[in-house]
Amino acid sequence: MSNLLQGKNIVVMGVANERSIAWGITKSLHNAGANLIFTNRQERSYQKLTKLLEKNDIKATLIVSCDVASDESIDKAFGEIKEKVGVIHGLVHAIAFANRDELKGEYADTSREGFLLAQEISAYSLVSVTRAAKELMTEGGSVVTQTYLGAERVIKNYNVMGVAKASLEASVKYLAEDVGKYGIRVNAVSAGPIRTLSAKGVSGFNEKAEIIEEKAPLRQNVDQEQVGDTTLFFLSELSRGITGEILHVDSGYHIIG
Ligand code: NDP
Ligand code: KAL
Repeated sequence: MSNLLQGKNIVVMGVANERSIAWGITKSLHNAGANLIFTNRQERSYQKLTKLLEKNDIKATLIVSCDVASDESIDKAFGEIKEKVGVIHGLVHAIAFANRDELKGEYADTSREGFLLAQEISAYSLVSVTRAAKELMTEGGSVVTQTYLGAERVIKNYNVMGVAKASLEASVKYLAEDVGKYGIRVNAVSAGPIRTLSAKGVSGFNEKAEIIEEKAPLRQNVDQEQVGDTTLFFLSELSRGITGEILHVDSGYHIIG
C-alpha cells in the first residue's frame, strides 16, 4: 500500500479477465490509492470485470464501453468520462488485436486487411485515445501502453503484431513530443511473455516462456504484478522526468545476445 496515486483518476482500458495484464495493473493502481475508471469492448469482459472488482473489494468510479475500432465509440466513452468524472490524470492502454491465422507462418503472407486491422487496433488506438484523454488531462497526466520485444526483433509467429508494435513504439515517441508541452507524458512497458487470454491459442507462446526461464538474467518469467508496478511507476510522480521511454519488464531477457 502507498499513496502514490491518492486522489488521481486513472482510466484502464483492456481488462478481459483475471489473467489480463490490465488486471495486474488495476491491483497495483488500487493499492496506490487511485480512483479507477474502466473501459471494455465485449460484454463478456464487462461481466468478468464487475465480478473481479466485487471479489477484490475494489469500487470502480465508472465503467464505460469502448471499441477502439470506432471513433464514435471513443468519443462517447471519453464524453461520458468527462461528464461523470471531469479531470483525469492517467490512462492505461492494454489493447491489441490481430487475426489469429496471421500470427503464424510467414509475415510475407500477411493480407492487406489483416495488416490494417492489427495497426488500427494495436497502434492507431493509442493515438486516438491519447488525443481524447488529453482534453481531460487539464492538470497534466501520464499515458502508459504495453508492447513486446517483437517490435524490435524478428520473433517467430509474432509477425504482423511485431510490425504493429513497432508502430506503437514510434507513436509513443511522437505522442510524447506532442503532449509534453501540456505536462503529459507517454511511455510503454515492454513485457516478457505472460499467459493471458490473448496469448492462448497462439502458436509459440510456451516456447517463448521456456526460453526466458533458461536464458534471461533473472531466470524466471515475469507476471502481471511486475508489469502493474512498473505501470504504476510511470503513472506516478516518481517518473516525472521520463517520457517517450520503452522500459523492458522481461527479467532482463532483451540484453542477451
Ligand atoms: P488480454 O486478452 O487479457 O487483453 C487484451 C485486451 O484487448 C482485451 O481486454 C480486449 O477487450 C482488448 N481489445 C481487443 N480489441 C479491442 C477493441 N477493438 N476495442 C477495445 N478493446 C479491445 O491480453 P493481455 O493482457 O496479454 O494484452 C494486453 C496488452 O499487453 C496487449 O497490448 C498485448 O499486446 C500486450 N502484451 C502482452 C504480452 C503477453 O505475453 N501477454 C507481452 C507483451 C505485451 P475485449 O476482451 O473486451 O475484447
Ligand atoms: C511470439 C509470441 C507468441 C504468440 C504470437 C502472437 C501473439 C499475438 C498477440 C495478439 C494480441 C493475439 C490476438 O490478437 C489473439 C486474437 O486473434 C484471438 N483472441 C481473442 O480474440 C481473445 C478472445 C481476445 C480477448 O483477445 C484480444 N486480443 O482481443 C508472443 C508472446 C510470447 C507474447 C505475447 C502474447 C505478446 C502480446 O502482444 O500479446
